[in-house]
Amino acid sequence: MFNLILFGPPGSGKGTQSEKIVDRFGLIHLSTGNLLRQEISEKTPLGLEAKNFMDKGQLVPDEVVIGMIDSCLEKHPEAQGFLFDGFPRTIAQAEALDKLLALKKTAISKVLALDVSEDELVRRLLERGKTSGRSDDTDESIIRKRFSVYKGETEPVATHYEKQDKFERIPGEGSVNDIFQKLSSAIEKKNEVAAQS
Ligand code: B4P
Repeated sequence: MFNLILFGPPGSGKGTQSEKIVDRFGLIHLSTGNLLRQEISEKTPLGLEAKNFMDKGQLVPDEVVIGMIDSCLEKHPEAQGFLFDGFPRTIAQAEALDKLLALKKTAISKVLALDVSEDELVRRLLERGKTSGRSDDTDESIIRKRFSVYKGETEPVATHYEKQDKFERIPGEGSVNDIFQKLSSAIEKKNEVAAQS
């Protein structure tokens, strides 16, 4: 199995690149952001709870997102690999993911982190906010709050995987296709997964 984490700050292009990576490499895409927005649009109790956190630029509690990922892993016993997009975002989530994968006799193969400057991130998110209807993208103070949460709670996850020698940074500015080529090369270097197209 090839299990990839696409890592990076809000707006770094994780969602954009994930769509292309799963297409090329035949992985199952697990985006906690998308799963949470789906719960919100269906007005489930989980979605209503999550919305309170997301609208303020805060992280949704660990037990909620870990539970979501656990049930998604269970739904795909035949998967040849997973792409985790926007997860893990805390050390507790990373430790839980390592344990869930160990129970399935597998592990994270690689963590690729998109590097983008804060000015570019703010520009992208405000631009997306004009059309996406996402309340967490329209207010610059909420966007800045998301960056401070990222620095405090999510960046330490990089060290967790650096210690396992699985972490690699990829420049995340430039055209979507150029960035995709760099990500694809890094994936192919691992030699465990073949491009399907
Ligand atoms: P996410 O849905 O994960 O979204 P994101 O971090 O905002 O964006 P992403 O990096 O995927 O950017 P995208 O490709 O869309 O999280 C949203 C919220 O959900 C979090 O703040 C949190 O509250 C909650 N949440 C999610 N996971 C959680 C977890 N594990 N634990 C707790 N809470 C969790 O790109 C952004 C924009 O840039 C797009 O408009 C795109 O078109 C543009 N873009 C992309 N690449 C570009 C490029 N190369 N050049 C120019 N523009 C580009």
